[in-house]
Amino acid sequence: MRTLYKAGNSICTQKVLITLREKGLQWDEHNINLFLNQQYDPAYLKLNPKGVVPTLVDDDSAIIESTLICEYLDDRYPEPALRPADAALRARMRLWGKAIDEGIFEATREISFSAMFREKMKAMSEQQRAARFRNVGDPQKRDRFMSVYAEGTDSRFVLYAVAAYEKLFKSMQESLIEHGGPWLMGAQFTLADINVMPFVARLNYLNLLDVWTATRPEVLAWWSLAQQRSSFQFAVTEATLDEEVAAMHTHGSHIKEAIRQRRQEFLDAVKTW
Ligand SMILES: N[C@@H](CCC(=O)N[C@@H](CS)C(=O)NCC(=O)O)C(=O)O
Repeated sequence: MRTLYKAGNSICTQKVLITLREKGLQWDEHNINLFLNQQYDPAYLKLNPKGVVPTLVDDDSAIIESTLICEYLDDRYPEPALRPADAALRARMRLWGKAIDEGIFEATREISFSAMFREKMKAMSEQQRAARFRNVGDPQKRDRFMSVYAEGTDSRFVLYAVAAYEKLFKSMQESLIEHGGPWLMGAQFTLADINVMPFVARLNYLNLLDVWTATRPEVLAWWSLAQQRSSFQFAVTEATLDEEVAAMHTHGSHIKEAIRQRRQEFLDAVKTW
């Protein structure tokens, strides 16, 4: 039997849930409460030394990193295939996982943090906050948290986040046009789509998606189809509590104008670089 260590409303966990569901697999779940710092529990750190979710334990092997867990599942349980058979296309597909891991995950964390978790942290005691800022040997992650906590959308990390999303949506538009859609790699639904779907969903929940997609009809068509996928409905739509939906919408709406301005600031700056 396999066990998924997960947290509520965790985007990386959603990628794995979509993949498990697409594969028609069964699994047990173990919830890790991130606000209670259960990710730093020594027993959990043995499974996932990074102190993050998700972790999949399958046949006694602990697999970490959501992109790698999804690839592992596609290797181990090949049907239905979630990667192109052609090696060159497969390499290009993997670029989407890299884009998520090399910027979009942080971007989403920073935007979500500036909109919501910042408010939650303000309500914490000094001691609780210090514990939350604690991290497993990663001073950069702590700096990012602290900057966004102190400065909100004025933090330079929020500008980096806005720029990362601009690049992602531009690439999505180009890929959908190049491969002819409806999915990022063309006719086949792949891990590229799975990697991106929960991140687009988060922006949508925060009422921020149209900042990037208003002028990108190809991306909107992809998003409309993505939301209809039953694995997405299971892993994201049905798994997100009504109060979470309401909170994300309210908090995201509060920063929308600031995010719009930061995007414009980025677009203006690009012209002069
Ligand atoms: N690159 C990792 C990121 C995992 C990650 O940071 N997960 C978040 C939840 S989406 C987490 O566990 N955060 C807890 C913390 O940073 O303390 C992956 O894709 O699995």
